[in-house]
Amino acid sequence: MSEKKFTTAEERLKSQEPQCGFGIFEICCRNCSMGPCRISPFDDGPKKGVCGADEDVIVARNFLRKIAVGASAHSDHGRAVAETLIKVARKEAIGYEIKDEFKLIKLALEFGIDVKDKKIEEIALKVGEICLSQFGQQEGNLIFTKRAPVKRQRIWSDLEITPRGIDREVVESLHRTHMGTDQDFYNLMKQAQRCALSDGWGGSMVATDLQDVLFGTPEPILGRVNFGVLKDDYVNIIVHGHEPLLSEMIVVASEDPELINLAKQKGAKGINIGGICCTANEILMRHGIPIIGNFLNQEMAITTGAVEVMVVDVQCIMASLPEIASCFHTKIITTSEKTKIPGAIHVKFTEENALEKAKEIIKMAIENFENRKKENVIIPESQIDLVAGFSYESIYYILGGRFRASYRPLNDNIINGKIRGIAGVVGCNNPKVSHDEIHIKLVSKLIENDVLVLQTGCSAIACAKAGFLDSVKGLNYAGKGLREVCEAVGIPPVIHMGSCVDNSRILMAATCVVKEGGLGDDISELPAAGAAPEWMSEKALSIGQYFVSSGIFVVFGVTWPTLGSKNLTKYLFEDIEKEVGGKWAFESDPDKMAELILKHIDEKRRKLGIDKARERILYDMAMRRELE
Ligand code: NFS
Ligand code: SF4
Repeated sequence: MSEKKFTTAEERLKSQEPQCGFGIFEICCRNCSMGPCRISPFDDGPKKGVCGADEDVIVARNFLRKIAVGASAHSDHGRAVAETLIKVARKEAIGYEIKDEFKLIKLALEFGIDVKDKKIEEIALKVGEICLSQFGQQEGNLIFTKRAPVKRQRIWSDLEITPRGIDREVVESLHRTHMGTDQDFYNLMKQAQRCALSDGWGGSMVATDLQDVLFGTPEPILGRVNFGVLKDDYVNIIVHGHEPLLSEMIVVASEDPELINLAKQKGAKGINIGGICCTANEILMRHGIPIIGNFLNQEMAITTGAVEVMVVDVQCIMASLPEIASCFHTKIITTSEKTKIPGAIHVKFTEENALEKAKEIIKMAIENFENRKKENVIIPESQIDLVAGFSYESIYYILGGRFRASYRPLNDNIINGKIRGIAGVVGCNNPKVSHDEIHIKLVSKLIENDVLVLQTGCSAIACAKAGFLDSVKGLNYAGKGLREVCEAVGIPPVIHMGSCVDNSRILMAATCVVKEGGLGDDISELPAAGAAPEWMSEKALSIGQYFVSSGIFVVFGVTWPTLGSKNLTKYLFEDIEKEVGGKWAFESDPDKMAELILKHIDEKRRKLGIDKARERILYDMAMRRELE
C-alpha cells in the first residue's frame, strides 16, 4: 500500500495534524454566510460571531447538531426495519420472514392491538404501522417511553423533554440551530435531550425490537473473532455496515447449494462470510457468523489480500475502501441509495429484490476468487472464541432458569455485593488512540473490580479480541465475586448485547433491574454507569446523551466536543445531574476512567444502603487506596 502511496486512517490522521484548535473546541460556526465565525480563546480575539452568538451558543448548537445527526442515523435504520416488516406482512419482501412470533405478539399487546383470531401477517402489519407512525408522530409521547420506570417518565415530563415524534425532534433540532433561532444554551440542551431520547427510546428501540421479530431475538451463541476467521481456501465475503436487512440476506444466499457448488467449481472449498462493525454484531448475535474486526480493522481486512468482496450498506464505512481495494482483487460493493462511494460497484438493494441481489453479490465474489493472487495473501492467524447473543429477554432465562425466569439473581448479587455494579461500555474506535487499547484496559479494570460489563458495537468486538467474552477463559479476568456469579450462571463477565442500536437493550436491561426491585425505583439509583472510551461518531454522542437523560453517569474518552464553552461543559458535567440524575464526564486515561466509574457505583451503593454488604468482600491494595 505504501508503495502505491495509499494510506490508512492512522496515517491520514498524521497528515491532518496539528488539527484545528477552533474545531477541537467547537468554537467555530458556519451556520450562515455572514460567517464562518470563530471565538477566540485569547483575550485579544473576537468573543462574538457576526450575529452576536457567543461560545456558549455556538458550542451548544454544534453539540445539538451532532446529536441530531447521530439520532437520525439510528432512527433511519429503525424506519427501514419497520418498512420491511410491513412489506413482509404484505408478502412483498421475498426471502424475509417473521422469525419471532412471540415477540411480535408481545409488541402487539403492548400497543393495545387486538390479536384474537388475527393472522400473524395482520398483526405484523399493525405493529409495523404503529412503529412507523412513531417517526412522523406530531404530538403525544413516543410509545416506548412508557417502558421506562414510572419515576423516569415523570422526570421527563416535568422537564418537558419526553420525545414526541422521532423525525419531529430531529427537524426541531435543525430549526433551533438555524441562524438567529435558539440562543440559550440551556434551552438548546433541552432539545438535545429530547432528540437523543427519541433515538434511544424511539428509533433505536424500533430497530432492535423489529429486527428481533424479523430475524429472531438473540440467545447466547458461540462465535469467533479476529482476522484468522478469513480462510485462504474459501471465497471470503465481508459484510460491513449496520442494517441486518442486507447481511441477513447475504447469509441466507450463502447457504444456497447452487452457489456453494459454483464456488467449488471455481476451486474454493466453499463460501465464508465474516463481518465488520455493527452488521458483524447483528449476524454474530443471530447466526454465530464470525467477526473479522471493528471499525479500525476495515482497511486492514482488505490488505489480507484474501477478500473477494466487501459489501457495505450504511454508516462507518470509510471513503478510502475502493482505493485500498484497488491494490488487490477485492471488489467493494455498495448497496444503499444513501451510501455511494466513487470507485465502488453499486448494486441497488431493496426489500423486494433482496434475495436475488444477495445471490448476485455472492456470485460476483465467487467469480472474483480466481483473481486472488496467492502471493498477496497474508491472513494473520489470530482468532479467539466468544459468546454473544444476550438480549434483555434471554438474560431473564439465563439468570432465573427456564421456569422461574427473572432478574432476581442479578439484583440479589448486586445487593449482596458479589457484583459491585453494572457498566455499559460501548462505542467506536478512534485512530487518535491506540486501537482497542482503551476499551480493553477499562473493561479489564472494571471486571477485575467485580463490575459486570454490558457491551455493544465496536467496543464489544475489541473486548472479544482480548478474550473477555470467552465464558471460560474470560472468567480469569474477573474479580472473585463477579467470577463466582458468572461461573454459577455460566456467562462471561462481559456480556455482548449486540450492535449500537442495541444499546436500547441496555436501557431495557437497566429497566428490568429497576422493576425487579430492591435497587431503588429509577435507573438513576442503580449502581451503574456507561462509557464510550474510543468514541468518534455522532451516533455515540446521541447514545451518550440518551443514557445521561435516562439517569446514567457516562464517561467519554479521546476528546470532548464542548470544552470551548465553560458554561455548557459545567452544565453537562455537573448541573444536569440535579435534573435528570445522570451526567457526562470526560477522561482519556482508562485507569482514571475506571476509577470514576467505581467511585460513582460505590456512591450509588451507599445511597441505596447496600455498601455494608459489600464490605465483607476482601479488598486488594489498589481498591483500598481508592477508598481513601
Ligand atoms: Ni456504533 Fe456501529 Fe462502530 Fe462506532 Fe460505527 S460501527 S453504530 S458508530 S464505529 S461502534
Ligand atoms: Fe457567524 Fe452567527 Fe452566522 Fe454562526 S450564525 S456563522 S456565529 S453570524
